[in-house]
Amino acid sequence: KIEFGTDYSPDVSYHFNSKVSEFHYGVRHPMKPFRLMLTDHLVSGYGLHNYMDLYETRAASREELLEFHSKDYIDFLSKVTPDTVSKLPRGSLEKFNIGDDCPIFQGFYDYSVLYAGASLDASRKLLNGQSEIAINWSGGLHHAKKSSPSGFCYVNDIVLSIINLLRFHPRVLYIDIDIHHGDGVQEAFYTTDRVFTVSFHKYNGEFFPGTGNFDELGCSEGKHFALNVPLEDGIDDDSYINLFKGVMDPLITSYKPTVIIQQCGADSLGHDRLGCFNLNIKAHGECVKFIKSFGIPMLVVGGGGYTPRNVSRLWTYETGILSGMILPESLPEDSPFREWFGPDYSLYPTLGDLYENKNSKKFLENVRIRCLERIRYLQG
Ligand code: TV7
Ligand code: CA
Ligand code: ZN
Repeated sequence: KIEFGTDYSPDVSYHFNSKVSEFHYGVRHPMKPFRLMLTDHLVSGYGLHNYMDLYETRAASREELLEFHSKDYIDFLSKVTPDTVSKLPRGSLEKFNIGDDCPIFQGFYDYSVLYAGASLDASRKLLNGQSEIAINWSGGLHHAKKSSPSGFCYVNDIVLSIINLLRFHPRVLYIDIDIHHGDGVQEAFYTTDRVFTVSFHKYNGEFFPGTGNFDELGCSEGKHFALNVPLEDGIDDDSYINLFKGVMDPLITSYKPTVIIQQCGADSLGHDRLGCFNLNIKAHGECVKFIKSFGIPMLVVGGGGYTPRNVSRLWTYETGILSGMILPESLPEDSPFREWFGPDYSLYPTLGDLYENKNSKKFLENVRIRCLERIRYLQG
């Protein structure tokens, strides 16, 4: 059923530990780690496990976390539990930004070190040349800061992986297609030219996290090494792909990254519980395929995505693209969670029909031209 595609099938490693999918942020909370279990079942249901090196992930160590996070913060995270959180002195919850978005749920620290360990394992496979592409769908938690959690993210697995890659790579490109701004990663590398960060996101000054305007471009050594592509509600497949390729092609050609890390947040899909774009699964996947076509080593991580059945469809489709396999549209028959995917049982149901596209042709053309003008600075 599953066939080799016509493009290159690279050495791909897949990093997962089913324990990460067993944690719960809380009943009403939109982040559902269970979506990772759905994804893993679809990936294996299609037989994709046979075309990748599979690694069961280990926990990141305290020393590894301290490469980016502060000692104070990691001490706090590793000690606080749902039982002790209520007994903390006044002010300490505010100090560490604990609240509804980032609750102290049972085992949240074990969850955090597991998704970070997976990204670190993946970056190690790229460093030692055992993989050309390494995938960790449980990672991509791009909002976490040095000393605070933010937007459902406790530790920043992306920043930790980039720090690891910088040991041997002169230039790292970070690409973020989650609907939210990749603020934590941008901030961590805002003053260096060795990491170029680019994020496509909804921006109106209010939508979380509120940053990511076009004028944020990096500073000192890092000036012109951050790019933000602010978008309005309802962007459709053709507009997004056209803009993405139109910006990323000259960017990669000019910056010449030696390794790429792509965050594939699924909340930019249509029908997402938190998002408001109109992307279909094939269009999101086209962005991944396009970056793969440059043949540069890639670390691929997940991120947001709040309609679990579509998150798992997307990341399965993208696992197929990355491993060079073509998947039949009809979902595997014998999957244990098949009832989640009705009534269509399709890998790519129509998702792009919900919102009015508020991005006019003129607006998008203007965004593209302004991005190109920025990229021209790279050539000096
Ligand atoms: C990478 N949006 C993370 C995206 C993080 C978005 C937010 C919620 C939300 C939280 C809940 C909840 C929610 C229906 C949605 C200003 C606030 C408003 C908390 C209720 N329902 C990623 C973070 C964003 C928590 N936060 O990029 C518990 O929506 O807008 C905000 C901040 C203050 C806090 N309140 C929301 O995709 C992984 N939160 C229900 C229960
Ligand atoms: Ca983004
Ligand atoms: Zn998001």
